[in-house]
Amino acid sequence: AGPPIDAAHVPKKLWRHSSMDVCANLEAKNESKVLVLYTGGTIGMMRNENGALVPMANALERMIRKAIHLHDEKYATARFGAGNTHKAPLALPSLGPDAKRILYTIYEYEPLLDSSNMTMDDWINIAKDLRRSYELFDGFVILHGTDTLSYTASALSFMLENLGKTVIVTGSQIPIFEIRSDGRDNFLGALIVAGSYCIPEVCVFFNHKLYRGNRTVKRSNGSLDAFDSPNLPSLAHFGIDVHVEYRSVFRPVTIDRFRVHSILNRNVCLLRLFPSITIQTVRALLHPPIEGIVMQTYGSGNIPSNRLDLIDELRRATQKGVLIINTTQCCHGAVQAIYETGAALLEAGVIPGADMTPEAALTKLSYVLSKDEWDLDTKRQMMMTNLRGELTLPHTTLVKEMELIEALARSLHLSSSEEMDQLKDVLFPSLICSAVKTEDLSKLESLEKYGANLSASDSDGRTPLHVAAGEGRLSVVEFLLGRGASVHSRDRLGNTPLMSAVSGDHQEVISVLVQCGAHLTNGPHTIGEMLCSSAAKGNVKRLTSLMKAGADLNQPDVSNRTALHLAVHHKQDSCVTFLLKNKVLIDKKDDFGL
Ligand code: ASN
Repeated sequence: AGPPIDAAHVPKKLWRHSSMDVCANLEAKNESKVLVLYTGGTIGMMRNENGALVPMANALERMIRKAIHLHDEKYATARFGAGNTHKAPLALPSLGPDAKRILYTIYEYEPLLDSSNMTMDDWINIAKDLRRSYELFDGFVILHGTDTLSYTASALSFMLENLGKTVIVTGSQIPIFEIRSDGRDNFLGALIVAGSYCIPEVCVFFNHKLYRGNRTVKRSNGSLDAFDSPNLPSLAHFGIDVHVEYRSVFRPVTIDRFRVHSILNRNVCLLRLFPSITIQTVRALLHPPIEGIVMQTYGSGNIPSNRLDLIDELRRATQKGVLIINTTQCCHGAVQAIYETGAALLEAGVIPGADMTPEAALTKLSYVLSKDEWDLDTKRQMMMTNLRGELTLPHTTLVKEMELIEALARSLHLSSSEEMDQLKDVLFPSLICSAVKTEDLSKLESLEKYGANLSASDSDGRTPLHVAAGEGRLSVVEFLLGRGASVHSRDRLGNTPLMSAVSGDHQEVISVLVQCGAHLTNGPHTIGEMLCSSAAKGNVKRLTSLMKAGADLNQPDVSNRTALHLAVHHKQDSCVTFLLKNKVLIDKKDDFGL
């Protein structure tokens, strides 16, 4: 028999077929759940009667169900029941005895689009669908055409505020239905990253590499290596082994929950300078309703210094409140005011765009301009601030090595950086764990400076945040959240840091985690059972913890008994009073009609 389907548990608009309901409501322990939003692109295209590639509706999932590298029919049948196969979630084949099994479900957009046909409205729809499904899945894959993929990935990186889960955008250069296709590997890699790694960014996975989405540009329409990240090395590389550069992962550092900013300002444009560009052309572009322009200038941000007409025109526009961002036409490198020809722009009020790609600068501008709560000065400031890892600030130095570890390495005669990394992997977790337990924030700070990953998990999948939450160390919890620790990582038993805090009844910790977007991930009946057993034992404290963590006090157990049934049956007056005070339903019937 398949798992219970609780239709009330899933948001209405996005859900259309039952594999999504099943996947969303699964109680996943050694499994992780990925939602695939399939928007279109070559990956799912076929040739029409004229030989042109067009998106093909209702074909991709059918094909994937038959692909043995993408779907393990045997596992799915054992997990979801034999009669259920076409409605059940898809299951990736096992990635190894210690790896979580990745279950996924595909939501196909209608109509499927060639990404050249996509607009800002499509970005907003994707962002809203992520909001609707955010709490029900562990990670997300967006299947997308490659032509405007970097625009979508950049825009989403800004619109998804305080993102705590992995979002991977991918597609392919050759349709997945063809014998030779990069679609299979790209899709598989994207699913593996979304289901197995906590990289809380909008990333692009293509040709065995994982990039920060807002750093990518489409560099080729013929090569399978279609994307490049000219100013930031890839975040991960899939070779014989998977190598993730954790130190480069950009993590949210505010104690705030995930939010979607679903408004964009469309009065933006790109202006690529060329020798002898006429002032009329520039004037036409700077005309209202334009509110922001991304200029692509020469070299390190230069314009002709003898074009006073141009500089005056730009100055007039910035004085009227138009935001003008200076980026370079070079594929690689940043805007720097090192020439006289660039300094004039600064003086005219043009904002230096550092090393942002045109796609990132344009979508960031559209996002920043749509923020009504920011005044013009804040908007200017934000364009220069590193919001999602989209630009490199000058003078950021990373202290990479720890002297202590170096000394140890010397005494062990270690020489290669691989051996150093192995030594750190062994030493850091125990040093971090002891610092968490003794609430030694300065030790944690120096460990981080020396390259320790404060989000790394131990062999049981527990992160420093699990330990701090379970021990009730509020200051450490706040410290770790401020350093980008994920509230969503789940240990081997499927528990998040929030559940660790509930198990210890650390209610202040629970509140901070919830404020940061944590939510209960256990299935509804497991929560029901926890509520019922707490009520039966008269444990008001645990009921309060569960309530603070977001549990519905009316949630029944498998026999449809609620906490109130148990509290009354076991004569736990304090629990009855507590439950009634919190307005639980008093007429719910269990399976025995009581
Ligand atoms: N034209 C296609 C698209 O962007 C290109 C691709 O996906 N490879 O949808």
